[in-house]
Amino acid sequence: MSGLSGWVPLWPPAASAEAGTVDAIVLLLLGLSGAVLLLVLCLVAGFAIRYRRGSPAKRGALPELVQSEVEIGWTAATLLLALLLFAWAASAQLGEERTQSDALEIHVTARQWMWKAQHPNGAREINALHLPRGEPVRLLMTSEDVIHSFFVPAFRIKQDVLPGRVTQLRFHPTETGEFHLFCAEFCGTLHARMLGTVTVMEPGDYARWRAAQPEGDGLAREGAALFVSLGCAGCHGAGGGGSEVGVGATVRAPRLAGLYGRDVPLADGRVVRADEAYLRDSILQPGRDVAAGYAPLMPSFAGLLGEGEVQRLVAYLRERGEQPGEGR
Ligand code: HEC
Ligand SMILES: [Cu+2]
Repeated sequence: MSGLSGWVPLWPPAASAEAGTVDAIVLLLLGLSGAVLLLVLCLVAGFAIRYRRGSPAKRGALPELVQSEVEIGWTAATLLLALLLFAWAASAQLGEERTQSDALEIHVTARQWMWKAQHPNGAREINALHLPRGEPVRLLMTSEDVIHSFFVPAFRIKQDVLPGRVTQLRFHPTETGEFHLFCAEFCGTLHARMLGTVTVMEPGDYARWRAAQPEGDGLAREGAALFVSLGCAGCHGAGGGGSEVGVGATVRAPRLAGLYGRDVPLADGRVVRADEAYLRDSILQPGRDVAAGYAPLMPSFAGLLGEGEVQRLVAYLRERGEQPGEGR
């Protein structure tokens, strides 16, 4: 464990590549506020002594000019400091967002009052999360009920987890060990017990751990089964190949193979990128973004599907979408 945790009481260990920057920003902010506090205290003490009762110091209003120079000076200086801090913190945050796409993707679902995680091979865990050290991790998080917040102090990461939406967290664990996971958004009576443990292991140990978990089917494979059993395939064609009038289909529906990541023209003239959020909305609110050239015949599946089922369908469509499609 590096950094301050050794000698500052209560300072959490720094166990991710992002932690250093966050600590530096916090310390700078603390230092600046401390300096301002000290300055103000000194001025208060100095003036209290200088203008004590009976002292011969000169009293009365300051010359107009001096007064406005002082006002402008301190306003500009503190504004500049605040902007500098903002720029640094924002660039650190944006740098995180940009990290590579080969990250290990783990789906996290929050509910009152537990954390559920599912690994790419389908392995599941509750209130626990195992991660390999040194690899970029991307969490795709959503909630089944109210707003929660995924907080791991040792990684210096915190992100709200919202119902009906997917939020992300990207980070690199750099230290092995066990770290606390908290819910940082008051979410009901047992909010305080919504705890978990993040275990960071050497990559080899992680691979062994994952292989030893009961074989889940994998999100995308389960999604493929749902795609058929929910009747999506009836309109979109087996495997999402699309269907056209006249080839035995009653509804003309777009092909979904090759869709993920492409720009989709919509009926109202907008063009949107088919990312996870778009796929999700297409299933739950199909009337909102209707693909150009198609009638708005897709039924909404809101209320019919659990959060996990939506996740599986989206994972499946993503996998189908990453295979080369012939376009439309
Ligand atoms: C009754 C036929 C029908 C069924 C059933 C159906 N869809 Fe659709 N779907 C459509 C049509 C028509 C469109 C194009 C109009 C639109 O975008 O709303 C569409 C659009 C979509 C899109 C957006 C495609 C694009 O090119 O932008 C996705 C994603 C999608 N459907 C997924 C699904 C999934 C997943 C299911 C099963 C849970 C499903 N659909 C069930 C008819 C259907
Ligand atoms: Cu919570």
